[in-house]
Amino acid sequence: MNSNNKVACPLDCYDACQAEKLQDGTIKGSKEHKTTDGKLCVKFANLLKEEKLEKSYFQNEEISLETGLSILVDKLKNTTPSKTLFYKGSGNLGVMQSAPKKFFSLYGSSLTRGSLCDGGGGVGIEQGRQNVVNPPLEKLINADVIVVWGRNFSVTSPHLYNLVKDKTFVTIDPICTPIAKKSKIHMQINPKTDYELALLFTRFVNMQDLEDKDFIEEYGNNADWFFDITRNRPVVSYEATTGVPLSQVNDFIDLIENKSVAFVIGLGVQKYFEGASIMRCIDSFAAYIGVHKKDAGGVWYLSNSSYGYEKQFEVKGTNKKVSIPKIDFNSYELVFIQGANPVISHPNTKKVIEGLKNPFVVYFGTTYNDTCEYADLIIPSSSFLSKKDVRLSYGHELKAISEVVEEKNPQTISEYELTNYLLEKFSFEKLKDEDEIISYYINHKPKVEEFETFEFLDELDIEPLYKEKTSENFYLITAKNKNSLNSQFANDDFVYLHSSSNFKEEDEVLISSKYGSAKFIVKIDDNIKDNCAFFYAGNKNVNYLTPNDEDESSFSAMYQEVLVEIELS
Ligand SMILES: Nc1nc2c(c(=O)[nH]1)N[C@H]1C(S)=C(S)[C@@H](COP(=O)(O)OP(=O)(O)OC[C@H]3O[C@@H](n4cnc5c(=O)[nH]c(N)nc54)[C@H](O)[C@@H]3O)O[C@H]1N2
Ligand SMILES: Nc1nc2c(c(=O)[nH]1)N[C@H]1C(S)=C(S)[C@@H](COP(=O)(O)OP(=O)(O)OC[C@H]3O[C@@H](n4cnc5c(=O)[nH]c(N)nc54)[C@H](O)[C@@H]3O)O[C@H]1N2
Ligand code: SF4
Ligand SMILES: [Mo]
Repeated sequence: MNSNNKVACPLDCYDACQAEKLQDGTIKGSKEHKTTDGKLCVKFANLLKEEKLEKSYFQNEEISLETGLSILVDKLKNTTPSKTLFYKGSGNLGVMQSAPKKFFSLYGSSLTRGSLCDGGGGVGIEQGRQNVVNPPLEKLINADVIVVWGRNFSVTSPHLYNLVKDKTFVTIDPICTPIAKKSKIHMQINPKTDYELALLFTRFVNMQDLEDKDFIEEYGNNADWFFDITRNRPVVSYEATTGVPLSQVNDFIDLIENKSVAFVIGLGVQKYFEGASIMRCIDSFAAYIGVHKKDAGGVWYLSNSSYGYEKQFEVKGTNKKVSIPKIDFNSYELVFIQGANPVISHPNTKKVIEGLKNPFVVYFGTTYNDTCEYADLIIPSSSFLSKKDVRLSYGHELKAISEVVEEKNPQTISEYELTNYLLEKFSFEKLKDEDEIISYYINHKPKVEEFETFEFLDELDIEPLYKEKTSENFYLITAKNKNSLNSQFANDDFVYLHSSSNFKEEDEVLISSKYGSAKFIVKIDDNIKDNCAFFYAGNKNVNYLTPNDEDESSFSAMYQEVLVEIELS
């Protein structure tokens, strides 16, 4: 085997695969990496095929990298730092992507807080048990039953799924996803009612005396209060609001009795204003039946992949931090966007586009994406094949390593190099040696401390969307597409509706919410629940409909806190 042949898939994905470049130039999944198991996926193939940004541009004119960088330095020197914004997306999840934030922190830019992704759910878990760290993979592999809750499991983490594909599954999702089709029970729940279902489960478990009394006694705090919340309503009333028949709940409780249960929870449950509370309610149910601290089972979400690592690019600055979903791009003089495509992925597209028209927009990325159309200066980032990196995973505990396997295009620059270039121009101390940073991430073994107390949810105040729902409007649902990665490689701009809606295939419709409107072509699909309008993440128009506002507790986006109306256009 030749040296320098390792490639980590940089895409924002639970699996974080390890690949190798072979002597014949092809790239193959590693057999030694347990989750990758010799296979890569269609998104990786799409990544290899995509057209890369090869040149810098200033006001649509091609320029050299050198000129681009000096324009950037000039602009930064002539702008008040607090009037600049550093905005980083998740186009590449390697640890080295965090380097530029160090420069922008020292320089004095405004930074973002919160997330467009998993923020609400993460805070919900932290409120109950301090940190969001997934149990070891072995406990998933050894579980008897896997409950897939608001997660498109076999699509968004195909390799994790592959390790457990012969298990008994239960899926809780308004959409009949591929994993729902393979599940013993599919509860086709109404959106934003997962906390009610969790309360209902808890009530049933208690009625049948199945709670884990030893766990609750040793580690639980306020379990009685949590149970009290479940008694606020008659059991039968949950059937209408959640859309889940009580007979299914019975079947579910029978199925998990005396079994080790793994909960694999995704973004779906928490894309709402009270996303943290919803997650905490589900997590409290899981604790009530005692899934923690056992040999098998547990709760898996988007793990904090850098937990237990010292931040290598941390600066304790006094930078202003703005809530990411609420950003008003228009209030800055300069906006630096790295590895993101806010024109598609950020909530409320109309506001994003209007906001990007005035400031001087710098785009630093690997492809010419939709956001580049609003950029004054475009600087191409080097391909993942030409930069060193380490991938930590939010799905499992394995790491993947990237070495330089392809000569760098000299007109591109890596995140590490750009950071050092800027640090030098502004006379700040340069970064540590690249290899030193990389070896820290490769060699450090984070120590995960298990919680000593589980704080059960003791208070619940959630405003359900069904209150505002009429027979005329729809819940808005987005989920990831098998072939694309958020807006990368995405080309499906349809709205998917159930055949019982008043629309038919290929209808052109205008969809509106209180935040905006856009036109879509209809696809009829009976996997979609009849009260939902479904779109794939990366749809060019869906975020015209979504709120540019933050959730209750984590400064994060809440893409589904909205109802939409549909009319023929
Ligand atoms: N192929 C592919 N894989 C990806 C990505 C991609 O774009 N493409 N993106 C990556 C990223 S950035 C992330 S964050 C992860 C996310 O991966 P997932 O957590 O799987 O997120 P989503 O695809 O958004 O799926 C959420 C699921 O929740 C369901 N859902 C929606 N609303 C509700 C609700 O109110 N209650 C319940 N119970 N379910 C609901 C949806 O129908 C959907 O099936 O995937 C990563 N993996
Ligand atoms: N309605 C709705 N909207 C959503 C979601 C949803 O479910 N529904 N999902 C949300 C989620 S979970 C997420 S994570 C966000 C994702 O939103 P973003 O973080 O904005 O991700 P992308 O839209 O995929 O854009 C990533 C860009 O990164 C660039 N890039 C790729 N590799 C590199 C690199 O090595 N270096 C640099 N500098 N750039 C690179 C590519 O050019 C690409 O265009 O979207 C969110 N938006
Ligand atoms: S499954 Fe995910 S990590 Fe693995 S190759 Fe595909 S996109 Fe990359
Ligand atoms: Mo995400």
